[in-house]
Order: sequence, then C-alpha cells, then structure tokens
Amino acid sequence: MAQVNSATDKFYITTPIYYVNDRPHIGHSYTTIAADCLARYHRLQGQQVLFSTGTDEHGQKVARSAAQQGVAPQEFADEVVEAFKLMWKRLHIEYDRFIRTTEPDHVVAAQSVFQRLVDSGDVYLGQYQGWYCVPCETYLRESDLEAAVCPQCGRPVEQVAEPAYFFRTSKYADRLQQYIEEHPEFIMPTSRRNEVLAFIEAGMHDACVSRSRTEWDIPVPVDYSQSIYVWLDALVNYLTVAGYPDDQQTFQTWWPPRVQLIGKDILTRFHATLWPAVLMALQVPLPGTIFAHGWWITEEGDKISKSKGNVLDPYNIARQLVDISNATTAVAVDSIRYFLLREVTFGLDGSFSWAALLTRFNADLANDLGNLLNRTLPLVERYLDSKVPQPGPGAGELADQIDKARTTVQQAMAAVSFRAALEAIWQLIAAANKFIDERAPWNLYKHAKLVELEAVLYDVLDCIRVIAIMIQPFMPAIADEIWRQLGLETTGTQQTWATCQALQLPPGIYIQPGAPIFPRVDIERSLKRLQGQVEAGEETQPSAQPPPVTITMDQFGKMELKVGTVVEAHRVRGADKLLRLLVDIGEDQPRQIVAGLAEQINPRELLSQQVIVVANLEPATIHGVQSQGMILAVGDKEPIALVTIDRECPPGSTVR
Ligand code: ME8
Repeated sequence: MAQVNSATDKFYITTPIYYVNDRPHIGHSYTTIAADCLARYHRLQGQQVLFSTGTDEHGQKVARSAAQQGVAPQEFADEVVEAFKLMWKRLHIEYDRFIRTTEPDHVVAAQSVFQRLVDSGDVYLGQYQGWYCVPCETYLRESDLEAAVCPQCGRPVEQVAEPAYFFRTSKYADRLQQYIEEHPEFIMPTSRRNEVLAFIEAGMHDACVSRSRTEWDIPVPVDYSQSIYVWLDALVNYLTVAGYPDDQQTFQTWWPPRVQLIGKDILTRFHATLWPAVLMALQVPLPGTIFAHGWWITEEGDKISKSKGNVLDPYNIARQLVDISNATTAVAVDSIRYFLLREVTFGLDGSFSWAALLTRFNADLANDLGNLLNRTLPLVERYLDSKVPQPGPGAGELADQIDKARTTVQQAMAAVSFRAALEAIWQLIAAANKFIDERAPWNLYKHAKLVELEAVLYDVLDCIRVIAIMIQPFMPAIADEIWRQLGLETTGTQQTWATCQALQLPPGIYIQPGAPIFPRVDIERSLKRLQGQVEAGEETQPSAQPPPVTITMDQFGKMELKVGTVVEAHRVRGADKLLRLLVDIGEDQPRQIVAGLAEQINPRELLSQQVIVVANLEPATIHGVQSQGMILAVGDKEPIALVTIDRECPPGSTVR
C-alpha cells in the first residue's frame, strides 16, 4: 500500500480552496475535516504542521453570482468567506492559514509564477478556439463535449475565440508520466492514479492559462489585455501559503506539501497534470501525495451540490442530532466528524443517511466508547474513592493491545486510511470492554482482592487515556472531555502520540465523572420524527407530535422561573392577540413582556395578578415590541388559563 512520506518533522497539508459562489456544505466539510484530522494527528506526533485552507475568489463564475445578487464581487466574497470560517470553527477545524486569492501576497505570487513561466518559455501567446464551461471554469475541446454540454457538470458551454496564453503541458507529459509511475505515493488512491496515467497516455494538450481581461481577475503581468486563468491562479495558492516567491526561508521550511487533499472532480485535469507540470517548469519540488477522495452523494445517488438543491449542512445535521439525542453540540459535531471518516473508505463515494448516522452513534459511540467510560468511572468512584490507583504488580495487561492499535493506526494514517485507523481504535475499545467483563472488578471487590482490583481498574483507566489520545484527531472535543473526566486536565498532562503506551497514567489523581457523553437515541422514533419534520415542512401541515424528550436536572436548572406581579397591562395596537405587560420580578425595573393573552383575558383583570415568568428567555421583538421573558399559561396553541400561585409571594421568588 502506498504510504505518505513521513521523513521530516514538518508537515504541510492543504485542502482545495473553495469557490465563494457556494455556501459550505457537507462536501467541503468532508475534505476539510479529513485535513484537520491529519493535521492534528501529525501535531500529536510532535511535528510542526502547516495546515491551509481557503477560498478561490476570482473567475467568471463568482463574478456572475455576485452580479446576480447585485453586489460587488469583493463584497460577495467577503460575506461567503465569513460563512466558511464560521463553519470551520463550528466543526472544530484548526487551520493555520485561511488563504484568499484576493489577498495581496497571493496576487504577487500568481503574477510572479506567470512571469517566470513566460521567461522560461513555458508560456506562449496563441489563439484559443473552443469552449468554456463557466460553472467548472474549464476549457473544453469539441471532442470533450458530450451532447454539446460539459462532460463534468452537464451544463451548457460557451464558445470562445480569442487570443490567449498557453502553458506547454505537452512538454512535460513524458516526465510526468514517468514520475507518477516511479512514485506510487504521488497520486492516491491507486484507482485514481491509473485514471491519471490513462489520461496522460491519451495525449496532453497545452493548457490555456489566460482569458481576455476582466475586472475581477488577476491581470497577466506581461499583458494587461489578459487575466490569469482562474485555475492557474487557484493552484498557485499552495505556493503562496508557503511564502513563494519572496519569503525564501519560509519556503525552504515548508515546501513541498506532504499531503494535498482534494475531491476526485479536480484531480485529472488540474491537480495531477497542470499543477505538477507547472511546478516542474518552475523547478520546484512536487508535493508528496495528492489524495483524491470520493463524493458524498444523496441516497438516490445524486451528487450533493448547490445546483442540485440537495446540499447538506453538517452543522444543521449536528443541531438536529442535539435535538434527537440530548448530546451537547460539541459532541454532536464530533460524532459527525467520526461518521464521515468511519462510514466510508476514504477514496470511495458515500451516501449520507440519518439511519446510518444514528446507528453509528448508538453502536460505536454510545455503546462501545460511551459504555467503556460509563461503566469504569463509577467503579473507580465506588471502590477506590475516585482515586487513580498505583499500577502495582500485575498491571499493564492491556499493553500488547495498546501497542497493536498504535502500530495499526500509524500505518493506516500513513496510508490516509481514516476508516482503518478508526477500526483499529475500536478494536482496542472492544478489548478494554472485554477485559472488564472477564476480570469482573465487582467480584474482585466482593472477594476483597484489592491488589488485583486496583491493577484491573488502573489498566482500564490507562487504556481509556490512550483511546482519548488516539481519537483526538477525529473527535477533539470528545477527547478533551474524556481527558477531563479522567482528571488529567488538572495535572496539565498533554495528549501526545508518544504516550500512547501502557502505564503512563499518573496514579493518585482524582477522576471527575460527568454526565454520559453520548446519550443513546431511539433510532426508530427519531427517524419517524425527522421524516415528520420533512413532511411538515413540505406541506405546511401541523407537524407530527414530537416524541417526549427527557431533560436532565441540570438542564432544568438552567431555566429561571420567577414569581412576578403584573403592574401594567395594555393591548398592542394592531395585534388582536397580544398584550404588553409590565411585570415586577424583583428587579430595579419591571420587565416588559409581550403575551398572546388578549383574546382570553381582559388586561384590567391582570393588574396585580401574580404570574410565573421565564426570566432568562432570550429577548425577542414581537410585533415591534421588545419582550423580555415569557409568562406561563395553560394550553397547547391558544392559552386557556394563566398559571398562578395559591398564595402571595414576593416578586422575584424562585419557582422550582
Ligand atoms: O473546485 N463530496 O472549488 P469547489 C465530496 N475552487 N467532496 C466534495 C463534494 C461532495 N459532494 N462537493 C465538494 C473548486 N467537495 C476549486 C478548487 S483548488 C486549487 C481550487 C469538495 O468549491 C471536494 O474537495 O468546487 C472538491 O474537490 C471541492 O470541494 C471542490 O470545491
């Protein structure tokens, strides 16, 4: 199996830079989560990491999308960039550079690359006669077209006949073919590599690398009647991030990228041919590995894309998972990261389904991992007063399993095989669960075999520590939570790959158990509920009754319920149902609250009435009036009675 070269202590990893005409969706998130996972893994190993992602902002596609919305392209791009950055933050992605092709250092790099290619004779002026697909920003020959539409996206193409600059791709075809043949790790996975070789063998044509000048592109430095082709501009981003051309020290430190992750759509024409050929012409080393992963498609087999109107927003999925499972948002996000990297072999296509997500959530996360934690920590609380014991004689029984998992994860990560890495970690989790079953600490306790009891519980806690480190690249927030529950946060102990070995857990610290991280979900009921939401949304019918959800005491405790006395009550002009109330809840000023009670209750009857107020509800503006809380009333849709109290209490009294 081809393996990423890991010879140096520097690890530069890139994602594609995404077009700003699209909002971030599950496809972009997939590549970026995968890159984040590899970046985190190499950081854990103690390597210095440069992880870059960003946005591809020039080109006709973006200019047209902006024009359609009636905004300037820069303004349009600025807004979408914020959406990408927010999504990456929400998905726990920690990049080192977010590069935008409109940034000054990139414009310098793109023009410098063009100039150098002209100077070396690799770029020449010619005449382009052919077709152009704006959605794909791709030049196409007559022979590329399928039924007069773009073979890639199936949309209409535009005819182009204009002077243009060409890059001598043909000059590098043989060298490139030889390089790919001699370096099995250069294009991964192997199936894609074979496609690339077939593409090169079919004959490489010189690539058009400029268009007639548009306002919204980088001008060709030698000819201001032309703009740099958006794909050449975009590919150069990887050089810009590494300091090209002026910051030689940075460039020497980071170049070349060790891994470049992309989707299979942009491999053959761009990353596997034009890109390395341009690097050869610039006499710059080639990247270590270009890995092209597969597509996320819908269950019906359609590619997920904006134009098909079927985009999935991973953060929305996380929020729905929070509703369904009562997990925290951070846990839901990490669960989706886990799902994306576990469900499908990296390189193959996958389809998203709620049934598959919830099954993984219950089986792998709640049962296997969650249970390991939820059964171990109470035993340590009960038998050892929450204190991590000394390993003592007999400890270290899981050492071989840990070593085996560590080696397999290392091999899998070097082969960019996230799924295999997770499978190895889950084997370790299974081994730890089996160890508890077999050694039955409850029996050891019953028979007062304390030395053995301590050794067994130490081994399991120590193994959980190793598991937390191993899952950190995949599920960083969950790893931190497990770390906290083990009490390791208090000791300042760091998660490092070097400590993925037995017997490294410091004895004497106190575990800090918390609420279960993965509350199990009722899959059947949740799927019905999700189905209900879709149908209700489609047909504006009353939505299906949501199934009862249990909340914890802790969640209930977050609700501030107070006794209030109504001091003023008025109708809201122009809104038949609404009353504007001023309610004294023991604060300096009475609260203004808008309530939908006007049809049932005469405002005068309310004066001096005592009511129950939800005091920490997010303020809202209702019919133009600020409302700072809510009054409890009986009734599903229309209020039919007020909730009051059976004797007078001071305003502001807490309701429990
Ligand atoms: O191509 N499944 O940008 P782009 C999996 N700007 N991955 C998907 C996906 C899906 N359904 N949809 C998108 C461009 N992706 C250029 C790149 S790089 C120098 C310039 C991911 O916004 C996947 O990584 O169309 C794919 O390659 C990328 O988003 C395309 O993003």
